[in-house]
Amino acid sequence: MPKKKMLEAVELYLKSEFQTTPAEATPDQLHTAVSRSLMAGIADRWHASAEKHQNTRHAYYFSAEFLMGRMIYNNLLCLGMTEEIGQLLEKNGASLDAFEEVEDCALGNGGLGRLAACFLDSAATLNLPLDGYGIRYKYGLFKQKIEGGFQKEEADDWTRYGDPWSLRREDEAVRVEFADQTIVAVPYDMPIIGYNTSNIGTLRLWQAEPVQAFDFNLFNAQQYDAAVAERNRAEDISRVLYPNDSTDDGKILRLKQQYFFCSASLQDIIRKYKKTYGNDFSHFAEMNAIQLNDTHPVISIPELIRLLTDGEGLSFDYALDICKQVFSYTNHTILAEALEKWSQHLMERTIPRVFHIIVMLDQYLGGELHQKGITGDKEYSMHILQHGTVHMAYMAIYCSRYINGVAQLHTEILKNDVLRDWYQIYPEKFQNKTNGITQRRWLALCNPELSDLLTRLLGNESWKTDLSQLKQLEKYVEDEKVMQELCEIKLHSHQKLAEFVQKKDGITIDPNTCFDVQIKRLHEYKRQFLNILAILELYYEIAEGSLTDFTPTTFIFGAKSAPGYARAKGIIKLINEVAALIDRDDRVRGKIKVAFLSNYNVSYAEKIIAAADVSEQISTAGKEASGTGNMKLMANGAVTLGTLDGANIEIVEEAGSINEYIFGATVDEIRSVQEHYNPNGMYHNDYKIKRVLDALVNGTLNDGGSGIFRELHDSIVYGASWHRPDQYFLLLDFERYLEAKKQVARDYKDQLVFAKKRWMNICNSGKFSSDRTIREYAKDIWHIEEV
Ligand code: H2P
Repeated sequence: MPKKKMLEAVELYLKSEFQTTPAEATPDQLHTAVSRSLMAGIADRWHASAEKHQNTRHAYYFSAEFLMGRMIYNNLLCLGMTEEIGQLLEKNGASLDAFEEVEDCALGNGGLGRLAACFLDSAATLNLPLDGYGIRYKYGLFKQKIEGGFQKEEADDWTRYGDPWSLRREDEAVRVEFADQTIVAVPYDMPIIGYNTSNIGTLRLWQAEPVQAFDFNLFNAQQYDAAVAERNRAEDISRVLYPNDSTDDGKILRLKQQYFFCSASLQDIIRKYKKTYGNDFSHFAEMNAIQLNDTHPVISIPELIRLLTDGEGLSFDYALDICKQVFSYTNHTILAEALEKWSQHLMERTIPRVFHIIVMLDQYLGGELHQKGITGDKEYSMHILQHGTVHMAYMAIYCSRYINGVAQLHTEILKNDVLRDWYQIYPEKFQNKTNGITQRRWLALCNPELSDLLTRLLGNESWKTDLSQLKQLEKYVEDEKVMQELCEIKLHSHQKLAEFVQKKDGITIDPNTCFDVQIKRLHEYKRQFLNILAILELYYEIAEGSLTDFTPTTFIFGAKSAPGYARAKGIIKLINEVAALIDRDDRVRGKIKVAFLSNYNVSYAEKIIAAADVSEQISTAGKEASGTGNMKLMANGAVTLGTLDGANIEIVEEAGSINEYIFGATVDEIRSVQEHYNPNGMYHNDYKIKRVLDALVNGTLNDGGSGIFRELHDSIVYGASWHRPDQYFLLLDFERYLEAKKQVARDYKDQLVFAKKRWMNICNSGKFSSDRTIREYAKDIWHIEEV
């Protein structure tokens, strides 16, 4: 549909649906009208793309998380409609800013879910036939409030004002069966609009609903609760992202979620396949590739076997053979929590037939291991079924065509350590696919001023679909005028962020300070704790006068903690307490400031990232598989203050070590000191370490009587029954980190020198476009081509 028509459609929509005009409509009505009109405008293209995807070899991304963020701005950008819609609104006394009130679509936790969203964006832009499958959670990731320094969670009702970017496709609903209930999975489709292309991908999210919405007879018999009970039980399955699984009931609910979306998606794929090929499954593996995003969708493997054998009459061997060609598995972390294990007992109770198939898979695996000469303890340790638990990662490796890690170092650790036994028998299956981010949302959209500069210097917009073009701009590093302009753009983004933070969080930050940023899920291995301890030490040094020339810096944190993760929540409280301590002290006023921004999400990230000067990537070496925030920050001209971990290593390779601040123990160093590591000794012998840790327990910092600061202190000095002291090696890196922070502050004083570092980061961020990543998946894993 031509742009003009789409604009007319907006006014028509407002009139017919809301009896209003652009001048009088609420932001919410405007959002619905604009979104719906654009949806109508792309309907033909979307349909045509879906047909094309279907008629060629195509890939599906199965993921329990898709962290899409706010859709409207990005869709306007991709459709080239931002200006037109902006003008339409302005003509009527409104503005695009009205959409700032629209909720984020936060159907994910952090990097893993956001990566899935970037991948869909890149594939759509590159005309690659990739579509996503996931769950349409009623409530996405909780909303975070900070009360008295503590995190409080609230439900995130993201569709409260409707969901105009989805189409309910009741006609394609399917049934999913569990031992104790049968439910209906109803698909909702979201368009994934490619940039500057007619291709549109689809994200199909399933919603769980009852077979019978309402039991009339029970209601008539005045059993009102029972009449709706079945409905609730069905809807529970897609109600929340990651239900609390501390009890068996919670665990079963999670298992049901996973099985629910995998089964529905596979039934959908088979249905579409059969439209062309009927009952001949000999082309199934030739036409379909399925990427399993972490272990959450791995239950797809036995489910596909079930559907092909019980449902379509194929032999077990044939079905397994198809699986081994169709599925590939991405591992996103070496932390045990992600290598999911299910109790055999729960699985057997919930999806008995699927469990039975897993038992058979395990027998086949045993046979294969024997053939390869693997026996005894080693064989046992590789089984899918061990001690009454089902190891999902092992099932994935055994039945997948390819397995990949998400950055070079991570893949090496998988191959040589965590999955070594598997790598030895299936070396050909292992690949690396370093993560990436889409420069459409994470540069063009979030940082328009910088984008304009890049486009102007380059003479075209090619970088928006080929980020490596920025490399050509490296030469401007010697051009003082350009560097000057870069500084002004940063300062302006500081001002914009400061205004927003004031409005949203009521925190005053000074735009003329250095913005040092750590934004990511809160986790011990990501070491926000190390950051705040170092800040506390800086505070002491500035207050006592031993550190005199520290560049005024605002330390910005944004992070959510899992609701049941007590230590992570304690660290949030600690950050807020240190912030308060600093705020109270005149001696450091204007020199350092800590700001914990609440409810960190994609939309907040867009603003923070554009304004960041320093990107804190300080995980314990070997623990952060890749990181993707590091890439977004780099592309926006922040320098990395980080460890040699995850993709930081590749960032340094690309931008050059003189343009980053790398500190701390490497994987090898940690390995070599591990055995004799003695944090208790360090605590007693290093006065800096002692004074910052003591502040947690000597009354300097107040944890509101929760005892959590004592717990945090002890976790470093003494450890706990389930882990050694300081398991993430904060103290090992403390001094080096502190030095690196001081070095950043010194260098920041010379704005020209610092601008050069920024520039080298921006110009060398090309590798970290998800366009590059997705091309590699398309070529090396999915074997798909442009449509
Ligand atoms: C995880 C890893 C990151 C990785 C991301 C995407 C699980 O994300 O920890 O290192 O970059 O997947 O592969 P996160 O911690 O942000 O939830």
